[in-house]
Amino acid sequence: MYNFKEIEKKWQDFWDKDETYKVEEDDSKEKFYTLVEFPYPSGAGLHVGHVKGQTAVDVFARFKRLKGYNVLNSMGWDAFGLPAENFAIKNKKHPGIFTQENINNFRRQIKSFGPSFDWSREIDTTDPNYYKWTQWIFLQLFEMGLAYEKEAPINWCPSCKTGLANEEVVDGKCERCDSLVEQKNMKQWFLKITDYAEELITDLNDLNWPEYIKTSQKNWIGKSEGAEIDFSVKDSDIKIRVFTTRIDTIFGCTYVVIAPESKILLQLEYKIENKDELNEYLEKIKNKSDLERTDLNKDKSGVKIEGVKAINPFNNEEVDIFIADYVLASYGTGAVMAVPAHDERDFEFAKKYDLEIKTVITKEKDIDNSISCYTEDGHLLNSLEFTGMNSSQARSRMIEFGEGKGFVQRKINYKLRDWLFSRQRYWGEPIPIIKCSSCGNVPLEKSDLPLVLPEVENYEPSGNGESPLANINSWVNVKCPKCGGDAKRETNTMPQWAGSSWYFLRYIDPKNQEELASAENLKKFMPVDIYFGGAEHTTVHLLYSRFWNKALCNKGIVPVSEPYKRRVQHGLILAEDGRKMSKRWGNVINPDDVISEYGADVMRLYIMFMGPYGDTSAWATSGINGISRFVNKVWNLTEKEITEDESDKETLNILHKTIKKVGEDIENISFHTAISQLMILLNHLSVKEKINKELVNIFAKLLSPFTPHLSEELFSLMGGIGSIFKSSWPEYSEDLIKDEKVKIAVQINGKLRDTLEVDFDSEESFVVELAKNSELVKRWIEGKDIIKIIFIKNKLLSIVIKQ
Ligand code: ANZ
Ligand code: ZN
Repeated sequence: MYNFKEIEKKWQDFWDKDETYKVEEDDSKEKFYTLVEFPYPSGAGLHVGHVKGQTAVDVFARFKRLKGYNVLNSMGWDAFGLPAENFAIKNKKHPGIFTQENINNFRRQIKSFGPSFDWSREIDTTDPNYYKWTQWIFLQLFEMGLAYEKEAPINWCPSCKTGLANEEVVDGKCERCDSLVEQKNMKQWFLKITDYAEELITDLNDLNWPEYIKTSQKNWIGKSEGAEIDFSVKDSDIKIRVFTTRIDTIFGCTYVVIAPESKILLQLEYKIENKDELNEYLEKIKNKSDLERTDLNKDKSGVKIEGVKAINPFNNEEVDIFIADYVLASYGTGAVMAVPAHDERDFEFAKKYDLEIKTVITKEKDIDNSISCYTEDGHLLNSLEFTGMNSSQARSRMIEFGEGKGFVQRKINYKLRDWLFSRQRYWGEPIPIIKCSSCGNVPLEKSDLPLVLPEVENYEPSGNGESPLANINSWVNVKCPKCGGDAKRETNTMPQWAGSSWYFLRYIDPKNQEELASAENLKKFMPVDIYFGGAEHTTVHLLYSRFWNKALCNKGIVPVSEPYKRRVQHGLILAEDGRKMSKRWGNVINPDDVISEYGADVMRLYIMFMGPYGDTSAWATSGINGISRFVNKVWNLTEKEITEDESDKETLNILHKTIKKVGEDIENISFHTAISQLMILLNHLSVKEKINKELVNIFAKLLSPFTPHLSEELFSLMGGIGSIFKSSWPEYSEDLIKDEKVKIAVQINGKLRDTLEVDFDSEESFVVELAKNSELVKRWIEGKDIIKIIFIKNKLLSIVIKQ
């Protein structure tokens, strides 16, 4: 039996002492930067989902190391965040203490399955030596005009008198007291990610990312090309500007809708005849979220503004104006031309309020086959000189026409909003800004960083929508660095996304006190060559960190504009019962238990074997037992007679095919098929009595990315010196993987009767058997005595029969 407990411990200790996975100083080797999303060290400990990503990155890193690269592969902790803060509130204990306990547990758990991280580069986002640079980057963004303050609504619980994070709002209610949460306007920090919207889309083209991730990012950014059209308000100089992607439907516009929060209302005010009714409506919809407002399935409501009319500039028709909450103030111009015949939301609204529906687009040219609401492109009807054109033609003609008259402008809008960057929370990076009543927002000097989080006694939010930091007068009240007058520190902290937006830069030079990382090292290691992570980060984290990297690149700090060359995402591991693992179901698989029962190598190999890496798969005890048997069978190879004799041709053929396939499969993140091939090879070897020593070595290497402990032991048993990971990946020979076929002439009494195609070097007995079964041969030899058989390997089989 393979004693995994002893052997795994032995090699883990060896790697620690040997610093086997430390990035080498050697510049002759090409670098390879592998990265996996660093975990949030929760109180629950490591999850098998973490193990999946961390094992995958480890397989890849070990493979590249054996291929001769200088690999950078490290680990760290994304450790700011709400759970630690809630723990602090409950236990009156500093969240930092809880966080460190969790980190220690995570580190122990990760180390216990033996991944090849360079632990000398470990980082922790809550370490002042780390967040010093998070704050410094914020100041760069501030200097570049990419960080600004603006009034924006936050979730506000009127009974707790506190701002709430989104996670604390459940079904629109405060998680703690069940009161309805309101939106309260407060000054907040934003990062101008929208400045990079276009670049964030176009630069996706050059990345080796799965198409579906690129598509999600594009959809998230939501580029939309259209036009803005000015509608005049009758008997006034006021214009209502609308944004539309469907200018081709303009002749079907039967009313205009403006968002309830729109500033245009103020301009119109003196004409409005039903102010009370409007105010009542505004009060009613105050607390709806954008999602509820724009949801197609939700009831549309609105109020007609009495006393005003808008004029469609294309046909001078007068139309009514409504306010309705299905139009958002924050998108486009905050106003739309409503075309109920061709837009779902307008259609529902029009039906509810009995408004005119005018068909102007049809599927077939010149035929009014109007369906209730036809939203596709088609051909124009009832549209004056544009009638008969198809939609896309009409769009460009109409825009040109309107541009000429001055009431239309081409416009591109993005769904992407600027990144709300402040939290009314304690456990985050303090924003390094001082607010002075005469100088405004004054950035701290670099020499004043890190701005360390002060200790507080009470972690509860302050009660007026500010962070608990606002209660520490001695910290808050400072002198303005510019004018020396009385000033206050910014008391909001950064969101959890901050620390993870640049951590891949810090691994490159984690101890640097002068810079976030030296230019030389950044040049050497960026970009990340492959980034493993979870599907939940397709948009937010990947987008935010691409944005930071681009901004830093524009500042000349980072040498490449895209941080991640290749991206790979894993599928979920479900529990054995097919459900998601959850404390509630009691079906969570703890890696600690798996390792103590089966060993780290079996766990690693099993998780990599469960199915295609990107697929969801369920844990199966029978599956892991099978892998455990496989590992023991590998171990049993060492009990055979180990020889220096050459392996037979067939064995070499399978071996070299395996070298080729395992290498290619790892490169393509097809771990399960690589492992299947290793199983085929093992089955072939298991029946042999003797086994070639070098072959065992090669087998150990092929298996080593998956089962590093077992492979080290095999390598050392075969006389290898030091770590197997300092050796090199085996090469395959094209010649040996060829399944050569040869043609053999079959003669009977000197006459050619058949030719047989067989494997190169086929044995006599095999070829004779084959010949005897051939119809062409059978009819000559059946019932006859064979006198003699002459066999020339790969060439000839001559049979002499008695006439
Ligand atoms: C008239 C029209 C007719 C429209 C039609 C669509 C179909 P995307 O692709 O999402 O950009 N819209 C514009 N601003 C809006 C706002 N602030 N709140 C809610 N809806 C808004 O969609 C653009 C379309 O969404 C615009 O084109 C506008 O409706 C609506 F047959 O204009 B459309
Ligand atoms: Zn000042």
